[in-house]
Order: sequence, then structure tokens, then C-alpha cells
Amino acid sequence: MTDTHTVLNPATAQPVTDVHLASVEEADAAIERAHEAFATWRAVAPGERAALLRRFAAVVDEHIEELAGLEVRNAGHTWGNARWEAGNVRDCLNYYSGAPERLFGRQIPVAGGTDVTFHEPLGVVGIIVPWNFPMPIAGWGFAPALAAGNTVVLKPAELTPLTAIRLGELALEAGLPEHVLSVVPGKGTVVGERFVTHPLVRKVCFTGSTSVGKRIMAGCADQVKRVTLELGGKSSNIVFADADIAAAAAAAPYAVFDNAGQDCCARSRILVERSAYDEFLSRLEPAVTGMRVLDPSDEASEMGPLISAEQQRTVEGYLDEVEVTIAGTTPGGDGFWVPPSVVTTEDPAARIWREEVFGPVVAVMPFDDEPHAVELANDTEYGLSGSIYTADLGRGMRVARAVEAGNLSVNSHASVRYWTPFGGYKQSGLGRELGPDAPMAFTEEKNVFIAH
Ligand code: TXE
Repeated sequence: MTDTHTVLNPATAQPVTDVHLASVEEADAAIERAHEAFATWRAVAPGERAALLRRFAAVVDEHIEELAGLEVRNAGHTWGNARWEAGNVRDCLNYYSGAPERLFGRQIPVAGGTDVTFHEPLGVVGIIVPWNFPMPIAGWGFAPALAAGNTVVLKPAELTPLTAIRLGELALEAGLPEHVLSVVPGKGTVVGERFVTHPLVRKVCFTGSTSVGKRIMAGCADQVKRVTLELGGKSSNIVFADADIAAAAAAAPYAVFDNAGQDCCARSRILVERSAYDEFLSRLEPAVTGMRVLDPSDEASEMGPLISAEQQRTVEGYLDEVEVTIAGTTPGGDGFWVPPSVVTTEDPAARIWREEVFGPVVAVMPFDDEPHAVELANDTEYGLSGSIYTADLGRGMRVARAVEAGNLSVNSHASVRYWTPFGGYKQSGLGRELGPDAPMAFTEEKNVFIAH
């Protein structure tokens, strides 16, 4: 009997299609074929590898609408977000297509001879992707890994396999050799764990929950396997009284309710300087209640459903414990809907203030001065992202340097730009993705000394 998963449309809870879940034997076969393909792929001339990645980018570009449409149905993403996500895969492929011809080593002055370094690919890289951003997170892994000469086995989340499967087909259409990028849909505990335990997988890139990330890191230790972790977050949006409060309040909902709050970078805590607190809340209210929470198949939708009934129950569990100060709307029906919700608190021990809710819920707290804001922002085990709104750019930079997180933005609510490194401090992760150095993270640096 084959194991299958019925993919649902989270906006309606209706089935979209059934997807086969790979067994351990099928995962092993994919890994072994990827290992065989590595010998060929690493030997492809750098200029040719670059051209193939550019061709892959062009094919993705020709399919933006199709890929975005799949994500609207499979992940409940809005059309605007889904188009951006497909475009982000194209952009990453184009950006990293520059890498094969620029994987420079060094010539190092030494005594007694000549010394040179090389960046050599690792082999098979296993990428484990969550359901919240199925396309970009896949692309952040496979684009630099392939550029550096590795082959990739990619496991999408059980709930959202459709765009990954399509991207695998498009890679072949673009002319990438077979088994250079293999998509292996399956369970985390079957296919994901096999990536961790199979000795031919030389690096695991995992994005997902902190608890599973810790387990993967422990599993990788057994073979000293390279591992990158992008985990949870509880990021702060710090609003100083000198900021453009209207602009900060208008941006705040997008900083947390985008993708219905299912975003590791969600600014799910808003810290507002006390003298601007009331004004900020009164401006936040219309921004939240006015959000168009609609079935994402409607182009006007600004926020869609949660991914699953389970995620909906988890988020509702948090909301049951608190008094909601501002609530938006939902279209209702059978989908997994939760309205955008704002909670005010002055209790830094509150669960809603400390835990990653991964839903459209934000907690707002007043602060007294700059050191107090930094203390509150750093009082968390996480450290992924954050925003600072202020008219004083000196203060913006000072606070950005003081917050223990990997990605800070001043007067902006966005964290991800493929040109810049992305990753977490503390329990938000290990290693960095994206940015100019990403291909290097998929290589070993070899040193060769020649005596003369
Ligand atoms: O994540 P999992 P889930 C958080 C968020 C969410 C919670 C649960 O709070 O509510 O995690 O989500 C694969 N070995 N985030 O259960 O289980 C799994 O198949 C190897 C935050 O979906 O971590 C999927 O492909 N792989 C996060 C991927 O890991 C395993 C994004 C993520 O699944 C595995 C997602 C195992 N033992 C969830 N178990 C963020 N901050 O971005 C599961 N997987």
C-alpha cells in the first residue's frame, strides 16, 4: 500500500490533490542517485553551470503565474506574496549563477613553498523545508548549493509539496542533469530523518521549529555532518516617540500579519515608547480592522488563512488565554481562519509575549526609555529579526547593534533581501543563508602546500 497525503486548500479545507509520500527506501534511492550525479555536476565547467542556473531562472520566470497559483491554493498565500515568492526563486538563481565562476581560493604567503586554497563542493546536500514559505526557503538552499557544485535532495513539508515538485520538473526542463535537484516529498520522521542519518548526505539545511531543529543538530553530530538551522523567532518592532507614528502604525500589521503571522521573522511583539503608546494604538486600530482578510484566490486579499486546522487550534489556544484589544475580520466558512488580533500587555512573563504563536497575533507593550526597550527586546531565547522606528538614525543604529538578533531593519518592516545574509542569534538558528557568502557555506576550504 502506498502512503499518500491529501493536500488541502487551507482557505476552504477542500482537497486539492493527493501526493505520494516517499518511503525510507525511496529516500535512499534518491540520495544514492544524487551522489552519482555529483560526480558529473561538479565536473561541469563553471561557465556552463552558470548558464544552466540562468536558464533555470528563466524557466521559473516563465512559470511565475503557475507557481504562484499553486501556492495560493496549497498554502493559502495571497497572490501578491505568492508572485513575490516565485520571483524570489528566480532572483536567487540569477544571483547565484554568478558564483560558479567566482569561487575564488587564495594564495597565501608561507615559508618554504607555495600555498593555495580551493573551495570544493561537499557532495549531496539535504534541504528540509517548512510549510510557511515553501518556494523561497527551497530556493535559498538549492540555488547557492547547486552553484557551488553540490547536488541536492529536497524534502518539502507534508502540507505544501506542490510548488517544490513543480520546481523539480522545471529544473529538468531547463536542462539541469537528472538527479542534480531531486524533490522527495515525504514525512519529516521518514525522509527528513534519512537526510540526517544517511552518510552520503554531507550537509543538512533545515528550516522549521526549534524543537525539531535541536533534534536534527543532535542527529548530525553523530557523523559531524554540516548543518544550517533557521528556527523560530519572537521578534520585536520597537517604536520610539520621535518616529513617524502614522507610518509605523500603518506598517506594523504587515510586519506581523503577513502570511497570517506564519513567518519566522514576524514582529509579534510591538514595543512602543510610553509617550506615544496611546497614539500608536489608536492609529493601529484602523490599520488592523481595515485589513482585507479574504480567500486568497481573490486578488484583493491581504491576509489568508492559517495552514491547517491544527495550526488554527494552536493559535486559538493562545487567544483563549488573553483579552483581545483589537480584532480584524475573517470571511468564515470551512477554512482555517483566525482574525488579525492585537493584545496589550505589561507582563513580560506572559505566554503571548514569550512564545512563538505562528499566527496573526501581536502583543503590544509600552517602554520607558532606550535601555528599557533593548532589555525587553533581548529578554527572549530567540534572536532572528526586528525593526526600529525612529527619526534619529544614530539611535536607530545604536539600538540595531544592541538587539541580539541576526536581521534588523530601521524604519522598515522587511527582513529578507537575497543580497544580504539571513539567520538567527541564540535559539533562532545556526549559520547564515543568502548574501554573497552563501555558496561558500556549501564548500570545504582545502589548503594545498607545494614545497620548493
Ligand atoms: O514544524 P516542523 P511544523 C514552528 C511554528 C509551528 C511549529 C510546528 O511555531 O507552529 O513550528 O510546525 C520536517 N527530522 N515553525 O510541525 O515539524 C517536516 O516534515 C527531519 C516555525 O510544521 O519543524 C517539515 O518539512 N525533518 C518555523 C520541516 O521539518 C523533520 C517554520 C518543518 O517541520 C522531522 C515552521 C524530523 N524528526 C514551523 N520532523 C519558522 N520559524 O520559520 C519534522 N521534520
